[in-house]
Amino acid sequence: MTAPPGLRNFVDNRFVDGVAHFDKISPVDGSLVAQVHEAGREVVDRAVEAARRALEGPWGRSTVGERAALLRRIADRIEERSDELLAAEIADTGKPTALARQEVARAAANFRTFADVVAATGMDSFMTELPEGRRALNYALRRPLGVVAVIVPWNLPLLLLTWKVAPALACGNTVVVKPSEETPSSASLLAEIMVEAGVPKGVFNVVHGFGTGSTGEFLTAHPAVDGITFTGASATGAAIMRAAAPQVRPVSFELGGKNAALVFADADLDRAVEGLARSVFTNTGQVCLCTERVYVEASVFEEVALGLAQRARELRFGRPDDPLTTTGPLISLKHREKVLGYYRLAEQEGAHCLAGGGVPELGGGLDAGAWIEPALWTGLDNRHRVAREEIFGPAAVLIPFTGEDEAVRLANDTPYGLAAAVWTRDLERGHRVAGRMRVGMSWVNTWYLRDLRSPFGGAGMSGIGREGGTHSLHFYSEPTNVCVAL
Ligand code: NAD
Ligand code: 6OD
Repeated sequence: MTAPPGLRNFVDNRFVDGVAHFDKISPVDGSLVAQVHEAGREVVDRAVEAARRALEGPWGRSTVGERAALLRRIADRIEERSDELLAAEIADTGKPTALARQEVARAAANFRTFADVVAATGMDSFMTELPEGRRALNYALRRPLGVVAVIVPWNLPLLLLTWKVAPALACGNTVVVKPSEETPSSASLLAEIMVEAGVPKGVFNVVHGFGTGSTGEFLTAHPAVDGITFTGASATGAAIMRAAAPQVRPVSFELGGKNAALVFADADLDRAVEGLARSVFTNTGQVCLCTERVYVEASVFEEVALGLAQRARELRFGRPDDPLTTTGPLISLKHREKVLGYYRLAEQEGAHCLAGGGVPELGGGLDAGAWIEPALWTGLDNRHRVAREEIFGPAAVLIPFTGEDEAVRLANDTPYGLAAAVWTRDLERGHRVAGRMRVGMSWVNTWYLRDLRSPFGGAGMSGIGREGGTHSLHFYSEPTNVCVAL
């Protein structure tokens, strides 16, 4: 089976037309990547109906062992078709090949991990002792939620999609997936892989399109959807919550962040600067976990700031397949306009820019792309908007602190609560400060190091709930307690 011309929706294991088309444009050079079929309300309805029907068929009676085996076959097929998935991710996002390769590997790992987790995880059981020697056996069964809507953003498209689809299928749900309008390609390829791996009709469906007033809204408002898992901006999460509210449907949200890094004077500063460079610039700053606020103990502030600025100057823009490229473009010209708006705002707020802060002139056919230089600002504090609002680009504000309590107070002074990184040689301090961060994930002397069994998510405006390992099983299934009088 080969991909049809244009990217179509996928319903009941068949590719189907939408109601309109939109163009997916390359952020590298402005060329056309694909024409995409936008699912109207009718295609969304058909996808949800197909997903409902599949729950009534053999899929609804499948065993954990059968589903774990299926997940492993999907992982195998992802690995076999990794070059195509890689090409799709690169075409949509323009990210360097090495980075995209990690994401494809992670997609396979997502399926393998949740095959293992679902196969190994039991449920509570209690022998209840009653008066006069009577007893009752209580045990819990894990039932799927039903039809799960999966809505994901453009920054790590395949990684984030499979991070949700794998546990949803492991628990016996059916899914209707809406990838970002900016990154439709890998989801369509994944649909082919699902068929090849033997996923039954209606279990995995893809609907393409936009959010408000389009596919995303039609899907989240659909009365036959039983749960919604979403990764994206906090404001979108709020809109989806409103759509979920009338039927009190469960939601799992991984949202935005304004993540802090804390560098103490006793840190291995070379390692800290290296880690900061990774956490500020990876994927051109378009990872929800990226650091946008760097708090540095005053005595080493200058050394760290100059070191990070030097790392910014060493970034190399270029086509994704050039082995010298370290940094791709932003996802779109529209997103670049938003990020450049923050660059202008930083200037108005009186920032001193240590590096970059504009649009690079690259030539070689790249000038129609969404390229941007990094920006590092000093001279600001937590009151400034660029230190408070999520930018989602390769930019950070650097602020000095004195003492542990001030560092913790500054880092926690945000409505977000996704991730933090603490750099120190004093491990006692590392544990202590990491534990005082009001976030979902706190790293010590590293950043974005993952164990897929651990809880992932955000506090405050950064999300609701946790996914990962058994935490995902809790969201994607509904326990039924059975009490048997003996
Ligand atoms: P976005 O919220 O604009 O879009 C995400 C998805 O939601 C897209 O598929 C979009 O079409 C859809 N959508 C938009 N409006 C909708 C609506 N009203 N109803 C239903 N669906 C709707 O986010 P984005 O711009 O694609 O991604 C960037 C944002 O995502 C950043 O804020 C970033 O921090 C966040 N993010 C968070 C995490 C995390 O794990 N916490 C991970 C990645 C990205
Ligand atoms: O690694 C993950 O599991 C995950 N959900 C990453 C999210 C990154 C945000 O951009």
